[in-house]
Amino acid sequence: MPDIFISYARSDRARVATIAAALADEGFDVWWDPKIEPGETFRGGIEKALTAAKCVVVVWSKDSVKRNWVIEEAQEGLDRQVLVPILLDDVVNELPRGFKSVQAADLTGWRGGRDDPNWQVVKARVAGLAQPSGVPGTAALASAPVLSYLKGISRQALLGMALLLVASLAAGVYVYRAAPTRSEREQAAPGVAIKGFKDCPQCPEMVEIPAGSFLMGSPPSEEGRFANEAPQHAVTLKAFAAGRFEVTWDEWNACVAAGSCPSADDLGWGGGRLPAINVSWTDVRSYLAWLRRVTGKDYRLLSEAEWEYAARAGTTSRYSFGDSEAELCAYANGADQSAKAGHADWQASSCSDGFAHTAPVGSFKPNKFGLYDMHGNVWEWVQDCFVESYADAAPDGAPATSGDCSIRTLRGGAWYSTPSVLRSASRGKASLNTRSFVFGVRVARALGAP
Ligand SMILES: [Ca+2]
Repeated sequence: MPDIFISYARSDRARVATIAAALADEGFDVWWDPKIEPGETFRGGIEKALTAAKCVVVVWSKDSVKRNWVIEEAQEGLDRQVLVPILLDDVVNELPRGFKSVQAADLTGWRGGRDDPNWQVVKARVAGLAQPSGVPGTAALASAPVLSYLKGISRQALLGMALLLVASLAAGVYVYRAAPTRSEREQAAPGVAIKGFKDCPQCPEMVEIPAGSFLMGSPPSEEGRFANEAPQHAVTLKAFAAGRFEVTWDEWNACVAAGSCPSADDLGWGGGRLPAINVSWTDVRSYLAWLRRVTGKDYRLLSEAEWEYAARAGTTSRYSFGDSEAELCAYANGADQSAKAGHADWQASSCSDGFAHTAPVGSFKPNKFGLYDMHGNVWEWVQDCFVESYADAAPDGAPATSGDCSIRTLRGGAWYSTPSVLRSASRGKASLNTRSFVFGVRVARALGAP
């Protein structure tokens, strides 16, 4: 079964070869130069590969936008929510109906460089779809939904999982741990365990965040900082679990389907693994209550201190990956050149992350705790009543309950945020009933007994 099916016009073959070779170098099984089995028809062979592929890459060029079969193949990728569009020529305004709103990675100026930020966007988006080891972990290997999920995974991967399970049981840990994705292996600090688990099939995947101390807020010397990030103060936290990703539409809509959450407006941007938006702090309370009922576990919001500790993942720099805004597009969906294409008056970072609005969760590199999208994509509600200063902050990281509790705190910035707002220490606030296309949520829960 190929990881990636590339759809393109034959006249672009030489240029597509560079893309196919680069993806193959990244370890993906790429199907692009039709290999037809004896007895198969040409089209039948293509259909088989297209249906089996975990990811469909469509390469838009002056020629391919006019080719019916390219459009049909891309449509299949879109329907299955596994499409990664790439622009080879500047044909944004000539894209077929239905594809104009699907953000394409811009490789018009790409010369094959693996460090090129636009290439990194393609790589991250493909890796989000094509790696079975990146599928979220689950609590019970024996349940029916898990078995159907296992069908799609190679025997080799299954053997690896079985060994992991045995190792976990031997250690007395009754949590199935998903194998780390390639990007996690690259990013995880030595000794930091990235345990993922789910409490129900439709629940968000959770990651264990170790106990520890950190300095919350930013120093006066930090570039782009805001006054409300002071004073810096020490916080010591117990271990807790945080969502590996922002809550997705699939997850939110499971609660809606159960009659326990209000439906929210996706603005026609699509559902699936995109983060849920237009959910207020009050709406989120309904979601958490439903998670508690379904799982019997103590689901709640992160406190603001827990959020910053989780976002920093041991770092003291402006971002969890360092200080450089030039690297933002590898880690965050913010106001970048892709967003600027539709909003010319915006302040934006100089790089391109490939998304004008929300991006599917996990499209970018994780931090050292294995958490994704702590910078950007959507603002994340936390528990705290908003306070302008940390002067009275609790040293144990408990949420603030003083002041005007009709105003609640949000963290992390969103797809429309500038590099300053995307920093680990940056803070946001809004009335608790506000629904916005830049507001979403990440959940938390206590570890141990509920
Ligand atoms: Ca963006």
